[in-house]
Amino acid sequence: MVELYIASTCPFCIKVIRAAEEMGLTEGKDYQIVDAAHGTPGRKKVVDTGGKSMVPFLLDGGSWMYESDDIIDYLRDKFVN
Ligand SMILES: N[C@@H](CCC(=O)N[C@@H](CS)C(=O)NCC(=O)O)C(=O)O
Repeated sequence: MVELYIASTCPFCIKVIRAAEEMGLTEGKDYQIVDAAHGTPGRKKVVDTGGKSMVPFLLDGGSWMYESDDIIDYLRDKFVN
């Protein structure tokens, strides 16, 4: 499943989640939210995978990306288009 790594205070993360909701995607079915606040295992996964300590971060199998606009486009291409 698509994993979306976020921090609850991050406005870019909130933007992605709102876009996913507007696409009609369901958290827990279409994508999984992972807490990536500083100091969490989620943040370590983000850094270990992508090399940067930044959220939002999307991981889908071997694909990963950091940019919120890229993430929104990816979700739209995968689930809507
Ligand atoms: N260009 C990125 C910016 C993302 C960004 O600036 N995220 C902040 C949190 S809102 C971040 O990860 N800062 C570093 C950190 O929290 O360690 C996007 O649009 O997704």
